[in-house]
Amino acid sequence: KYYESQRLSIITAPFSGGQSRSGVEKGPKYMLNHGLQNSLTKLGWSTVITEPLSSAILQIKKDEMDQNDRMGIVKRPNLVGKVTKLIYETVTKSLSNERFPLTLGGDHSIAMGTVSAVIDKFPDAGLLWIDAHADINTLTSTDSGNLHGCPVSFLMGLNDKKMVPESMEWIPGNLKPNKIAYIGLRDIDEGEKKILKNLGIAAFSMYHVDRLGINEVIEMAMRAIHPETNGDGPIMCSYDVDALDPLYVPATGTPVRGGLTLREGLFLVERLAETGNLVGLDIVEVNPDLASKDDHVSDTIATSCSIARCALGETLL
Ligand code: NNH
Ligand code: MN
Ligand code: MN
Ligand code: MN
Repeated sequence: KYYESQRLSIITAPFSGGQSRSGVEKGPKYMLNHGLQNSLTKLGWSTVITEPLSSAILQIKKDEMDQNDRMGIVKRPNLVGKVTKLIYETVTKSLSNERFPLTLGGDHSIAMGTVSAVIDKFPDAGLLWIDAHADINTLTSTDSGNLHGCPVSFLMGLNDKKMVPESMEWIPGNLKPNKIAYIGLRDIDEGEKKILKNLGIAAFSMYHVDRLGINEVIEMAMRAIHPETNGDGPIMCSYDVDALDPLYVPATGTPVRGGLTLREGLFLVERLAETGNLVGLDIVEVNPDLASKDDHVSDTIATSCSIARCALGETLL
């Protein structure tokens, strides 16, 4: 239904400032070196690569700003605000050129840019947030001060206007609480549980995957974000690879045991591809530096590239 001309933009987001473990900025390079562009081209997508951030410049900025760029315990709000705005502008441009935005992270703070841009373009889009974590902490609820744990609260405009740093004021806050559904949750902070409950947000944890099966969970998630049309409508998917079990994705910043199997994780995006409703995809939190065994990096990269290929139609007949 969307992108019938199969135009695609691979947007690199080599950013690590939303959390504290370096290496996650190497995710895009590793996925591209794995041959991702070529394999998507073979699926029929005419693909361009867009690089909104220069990692060299970014590193300098990060070093410069690290000391002073703090708001209480919140780390690097200025840098995160600036970087996510660049990503927002690039995704917006890609969408105005009728190109599907596939954004490769980087940490999950980059979704502040990608999701905002997709909802600007498709105001009725629903968001599927595939993650072990809910990433809905606010500036006041966060215990870690890492902004990759907060993107959803900014996307929804949940933060007190007086507290939002100037660099993050650009975020439109265009995501409504009834337009998101989570899949894969298993490590949620107490403050986040309250927010999810108060706002009545659709959240499918690993418990639900076990109880209902992944097929029923994805159907319920699609119906939750598009209730009037029985699940039919544009879908943005922000995929944190830590949703998968660390068996398949060991090289990620905050692995949590008991995650999705490889097939469950791929089935999810295969189903989205089948609907023809997918309008954007992020793949985030791939950190090649966090490997303790030789095959950890190759396993993680292979899995992450499979997510992209399956979401873009590889396994459809
Ligand atoms: N909830 C924790 C925090 O806010 C962990 C977030 N870590 C993630 N999220 N990897 O996907 O810091
Ligand atoms: Mn995340
Ligand atoms: Mn996560
Ligand atoms: Mn926690």
